[in-house]
Amino acid sequence: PPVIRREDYLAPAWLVPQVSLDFRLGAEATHIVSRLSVTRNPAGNGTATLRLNGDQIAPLAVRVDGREANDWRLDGADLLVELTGEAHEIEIETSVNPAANSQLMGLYASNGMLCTQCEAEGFRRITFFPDRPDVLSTYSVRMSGDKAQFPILLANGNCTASGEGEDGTHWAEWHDPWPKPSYLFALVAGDLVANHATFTTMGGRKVDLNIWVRPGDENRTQHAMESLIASMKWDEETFGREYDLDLFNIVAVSDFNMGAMENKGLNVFSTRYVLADPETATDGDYDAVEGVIGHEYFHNWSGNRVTCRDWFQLSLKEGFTVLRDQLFSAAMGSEAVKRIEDVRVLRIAQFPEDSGPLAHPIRPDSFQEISNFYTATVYNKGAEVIRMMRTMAGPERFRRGTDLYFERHDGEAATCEDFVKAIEDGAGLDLGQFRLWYSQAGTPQVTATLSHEGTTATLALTQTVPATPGQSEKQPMPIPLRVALYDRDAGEHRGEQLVVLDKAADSFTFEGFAKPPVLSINRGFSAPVAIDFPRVDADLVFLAAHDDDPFARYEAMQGLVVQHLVAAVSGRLDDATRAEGRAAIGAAYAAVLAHPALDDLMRGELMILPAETYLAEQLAISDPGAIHAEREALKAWLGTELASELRALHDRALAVAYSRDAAARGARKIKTQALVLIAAGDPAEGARRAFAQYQAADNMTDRQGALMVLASLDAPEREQALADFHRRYAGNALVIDKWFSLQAGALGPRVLEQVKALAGHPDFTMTNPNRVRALYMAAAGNPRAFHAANGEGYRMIGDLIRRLDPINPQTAARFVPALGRWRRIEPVRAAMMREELERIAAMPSLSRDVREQVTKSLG
Ligand code: HT7
Ligand code: ZN
Repeated sequence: PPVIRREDYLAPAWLVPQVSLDFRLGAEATHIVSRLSVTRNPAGNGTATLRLNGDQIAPLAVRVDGREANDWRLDGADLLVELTGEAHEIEIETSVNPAANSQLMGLYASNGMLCTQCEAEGFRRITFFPDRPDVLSTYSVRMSGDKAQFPILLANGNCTASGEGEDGTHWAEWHDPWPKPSYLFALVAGDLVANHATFTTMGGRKVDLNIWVRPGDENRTQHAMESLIASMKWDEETFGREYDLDLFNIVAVSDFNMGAMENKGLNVFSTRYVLADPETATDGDYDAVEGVIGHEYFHNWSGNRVTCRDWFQLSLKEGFTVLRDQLFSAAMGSEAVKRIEDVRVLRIAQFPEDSGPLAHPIRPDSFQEISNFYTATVYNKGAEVIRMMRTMAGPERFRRGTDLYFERHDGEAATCEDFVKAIEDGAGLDLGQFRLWYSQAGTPQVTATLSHEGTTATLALTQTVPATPGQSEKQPMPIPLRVALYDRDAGEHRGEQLVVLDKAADSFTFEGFAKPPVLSINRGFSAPVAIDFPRVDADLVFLAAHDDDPFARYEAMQGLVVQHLVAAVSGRLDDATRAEGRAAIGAAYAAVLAHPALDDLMRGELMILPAETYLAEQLAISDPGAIHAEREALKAWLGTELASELRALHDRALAVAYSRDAAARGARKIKTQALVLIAAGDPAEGARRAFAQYQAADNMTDRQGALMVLASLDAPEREQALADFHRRYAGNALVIDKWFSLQAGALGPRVLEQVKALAGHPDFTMTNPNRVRALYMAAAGNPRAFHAANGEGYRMIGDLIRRLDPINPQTAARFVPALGRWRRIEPVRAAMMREELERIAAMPSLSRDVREQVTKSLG
C-alpha cells in the first residue's frame, strides 16, 4: 500500500462550499444523490481535474451543470472529473448496502437503525467527495424512508422541514449552517426515544438537548444528560467556549468501532458511554460516560470550529481535547485521583507504544492507513505535551493562548504548528525547542542524582530520547519538572520549583539544607518521561507518608513496589533483601490502610499495585511469567501480612450504603481492592467474602468487583456467581460484555480454555466490536493468558486477527500491537510471537490496516 507523507501536503485544487445530499433510505439499499457546488481553489495547483474519493462504491450517474457527463474516469477507487470553468455543479448518484457493511465505516445498520461513521475516511464509502479535512462545506440533507422502520430521522444542524410521503414513508430536511469537513457529516434513522433537556448558553441561546436511545433505555440516560450540561457550562467557564447551534443531539448505537464521534450537532456514541444506572454500571463506567460525553462535546470547538488541515495533525484536535476532558473530569471529581488514573493509562498504553515497533511522534510523518494512528500517542501523549505548555505558562497565560488560537483559526483547518504559535504568542512563551515534542517519538529517559555539600543540595539531571523506528538521532527536549526538596526532620519542603531541563545534562542547586534532603521530582507528573532515580526504600517510605503532592505520594508507593519487583525478577534479591523489601512495602501499605487524612478514593488508588505491562517496561527484555509470579507472590504476602487490617477495611466499607457521593464511591473502591488482597492471601476467605459481597450487592460496582475476584479463584462459588450474573443480566449487552471480560481477564490456570469456550457461546459474535473487544482484548491484556508458556495465547490472538480482518479490519488491526512487543520479551516467547505475526503476514489478502501494523511489527 502507498505511504502517505506529511511533507507531501498539497492544498486542494477544488473547493466545495456547498453540498446537498438526498438519501432514500433502506437497510439493504440506500440510494444517494449528492450535489456539490465546486469552485477552483485560488491556492490550489490549478489542475482541471476534480478528484473525488471513493471506497467500494460505484457512480450510477455523473452530471456536470445539469448534463450527463462523459468526461469522467475512475482512478482506483477515486472518481476523476475534468472541468473547464471556475465553478460547477456536480451531481452524483450512488447506492450502498448498509446491512452488509460489517466494517462500520460509512453508512451501516446497527440493531435495526441506520447510522454513519465518517471519520477518518468513511464519507467516501457513501458518495464520491474530496474526503479530506481541509475541504469545508455547508451541508443540506434530505432523507426519506419507511416511517415504521425509521420513525426518527436525524442529521447535522437543525431540522428545517419534514413531512409524510407516499406508501408509509416520511422525510426530513436538515441544514447545518457551519462549514465542516466530510468526516463530521452524520445521519441517523431508526426507532429511537429521547431524554430531552435544555441549556441556556452564556450568550442567552436556548439549546435543545436530546439523548436518543432505543425504547426502554431512556431511564439510563440521566447521568449522560447531567454530564452534557456540566460539560457545556464548564467549557464556557474554563475556556470561554459557547455552543453554537439551537440543537444538540446524541445518539447511542450498539455497534461502533471506537468510543464515540463528535459529528457537528449530532454526536454518535457507543451505548457504553451513554447508558448508566447503579444496577448495571460501575463507578468507573459512570466516570467514563462523563469523560467521553465531555470529550465529544469539547470537540465542538477543538476539532469542529477549528479542524485539522490533514490527518497528520490529528493530535491538534485529539491531544487538546483529551487534555480538556481530563481537566473537566478533574474539576467534577478528585483532581488527584484523576491525575493518577490518567498517568496509569499513559504508562500502560502509551509507554509500550513509544518503545516498540509502532512508535511514532504525536504528529506522525507518514502512514499507510490513518485508522492505525488513533493511538495512545496521538491522544494521551498529545494531551501531555499540551499540558506541559500549560504547566510552563500557568493556567491564565495558557488560556490567553487558547483564546488566541480559537480567534485566529475559527472556521479554518489548522495545523499543530498553528496551535503552538498561538500558545507562544498568547501565553508569551518561547516554544522554539519545545516543538521537538511534536516531531520526536520515544519516551525521554531522565536520570537524576542528588548530592549534598555544606548547606547546598545539587540536583544533576541528564536526558536521552531513545532511538525509534526511522529516528535514530534525537535532540534534547525541554522537560518541565516540578520538584520539591524535603527537610527530613521537619517532614516539609521549602516550596516547589519548576526546573526545565533543556540540555542533555544540567544541574540545579538549592540552598539552606543542613542535612541531605529528600527529593520529590516530576510532581503531578509534570512531564511524560521516565525518571531513573534509584533511592533507598526509607526515602520512598518517607515520601509515601509525607509528600503533599498526591501524585508524588502515589509515585513513591509505586516506586517502592517497582524497585522491589524489578530486582526480584532480575534475580537480584536474596532471602534477606527480599524480606527487607517486603517489610518496607508492608509498612507503607499498613500506613495507607490506616491513614486518617486519606480519603478512600485516594486510599484505593494507593492500594493498586503497578501493572505487569508497566513492570515489563522497566526491563530491556522481560519474562512475563516471572513478572506475573513475583507480583502475585507479593500480593499474597501483603494479603497474609495485613490480613486483619484488610478484613477490617472490607468490613468498614461493606457498611457504607450506596450513593454516588465521593465517600460512598471511595468505600466501594477500597472494598474491592481489599478483597483482591484478602483473596490473594487466603483464597478460601476471599471466596467467602467475595460471594457474600456478590449476593448482598445493590449496585454493579460491588457486584462486578466481587465477581472479578471470584472469577480468579478455584472455588465452587465461582461457577455459581458467573451463572447467576449471566442469568440476571441476560439481554443486557453492556453487562454481558462484562461477563465475557471478567472471565477472559481472570487469573486461573484454565483461562485460555475458558476463552476458547466463550468464543463458542451463543452470546458471542464477531460482528460486534464491543463483544469482540470484551472477550479478546481482555485476554490479550491478561499476561497469564496471552503469554502462556506454550504460545497458545499468541496463537489465539493471531487466529482472531486472521478471522476478524475480512469483517472489521480496523478492529482486527488493534490486536496486532500486543504481538508486536516480541522484541522486548524473552527469546522463547519472542520467537512464537514473531511466528504468529509471520503467519498473519502470509495471508493472501489482508486489509491495509492489518498489513501496515504487521509489517511494521516484523520490521
Ligand atoms: N474523533 C473520533 C474518532 C473516531 C474514529 C476514528 C476511526 C474510526 C472510527 C471512529 N469513531 C470515532 C473519536 C474521538 O476521539 O472523539
Ligand atoms: Zn476525540
